[in-house]
Amino acid sequence: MKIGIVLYPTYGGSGVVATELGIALAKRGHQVHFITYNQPVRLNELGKNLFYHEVRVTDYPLFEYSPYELVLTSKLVDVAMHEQLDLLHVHYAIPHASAAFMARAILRKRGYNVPFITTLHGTDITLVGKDPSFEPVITFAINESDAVTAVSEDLRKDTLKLFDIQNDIRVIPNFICPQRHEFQIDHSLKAYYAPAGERIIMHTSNFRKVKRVKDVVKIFARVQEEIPSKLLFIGDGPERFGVEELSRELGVADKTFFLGKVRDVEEIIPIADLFVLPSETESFGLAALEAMISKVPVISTNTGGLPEVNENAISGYLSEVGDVKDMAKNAISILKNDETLQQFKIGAYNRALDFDIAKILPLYIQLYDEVIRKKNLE
Ligand code: GMT
Repeated sequence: MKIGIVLYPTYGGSGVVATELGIALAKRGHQVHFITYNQPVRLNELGKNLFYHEVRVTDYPLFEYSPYELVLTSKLVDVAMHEQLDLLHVHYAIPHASAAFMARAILRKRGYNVPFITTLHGTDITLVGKDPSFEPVITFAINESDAVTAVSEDLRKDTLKLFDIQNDIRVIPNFICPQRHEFQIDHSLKAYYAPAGERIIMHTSNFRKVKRVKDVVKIFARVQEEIPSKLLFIGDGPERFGVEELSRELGVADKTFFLGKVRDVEEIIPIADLFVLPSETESFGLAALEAMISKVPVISTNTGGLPEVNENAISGYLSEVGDVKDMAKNAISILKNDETLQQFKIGAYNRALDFDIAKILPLYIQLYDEVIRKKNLE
């Protein structure tokens, strides 16, 4: 198959999932064309079966806002025609699905039939999508897609609740590539942050409000009163300043490290003993899954798709949003002795294996086959 993948190339989970999916498809002999405005962060292996087409928006003094969606649409038409794509798979409803809709219409006029599949990742529905000004476009683009997938059952339900959807939405959960996460614990790095053998608690995110990163500090402040520990933050974003301020206010700044954006997080995650994800909402929680495959148990909220990923009392614990007391109590119960920690590490790893790419990739391939078969009957 020849597949065009449209994604946001940044550090967000949707971009990571789309990139890993493309790489896995290419390894199985399919030809994959990534179409976006920047080299995807996880795409460090171009070559056999993998191609990257950059969408370049030129500044023009007349435009106050550059028309990215139109440039993307033209690029989709161009790549689909000249690379003879079988289908487009767009990640994120806006503007990717609406651009794909327009590209499909243009291509039809030119004698090409290129269907598109839309994968919903969460923020396109639960945050951006809640802005009423986007509603007509999102509803239309989802309904016009040749197939739609959502990364969790919860996201599927939310989408059906928030929009007037006639199309089927198939749940295909996010996945993880265990081989990519086979890193051993870097003991010298661990000793650098925790020289006295303290437990290491970690959080990675884009520090947006929805992540409730301040709750991580509040949880840590309680945990470190009972268990010698250090806190490592990975990532950056709008809330970081306030989080740093809070760690000083709560007197834990000397035990807290802000590493900023790290490209290959899988190399550092294994040094953690516990991962904390106290999000307000999370359609799936890929960050939690990335921790779990590295044998790091997860303390999370029980919101959105998180209960579909983090198994209570097995891979970690789930609490109500904002209940930092409960999350701290759960963290302490996991970290209190090596035996319990080990048990949760194994639980986290085994649960993560349920999302092994080897199990999830066939679901996408089957969907691609169905969509292409339907197109050939038209
Ligand atoms: O969480 C973010 O801020 C990034 C966002 C994105 O659009 O990349 O992540 C969403 O998609 C991920 C991949 O499917 C999911 O694992 C995240 O849970 C989801 N984020 C939210 O729902 C807040």
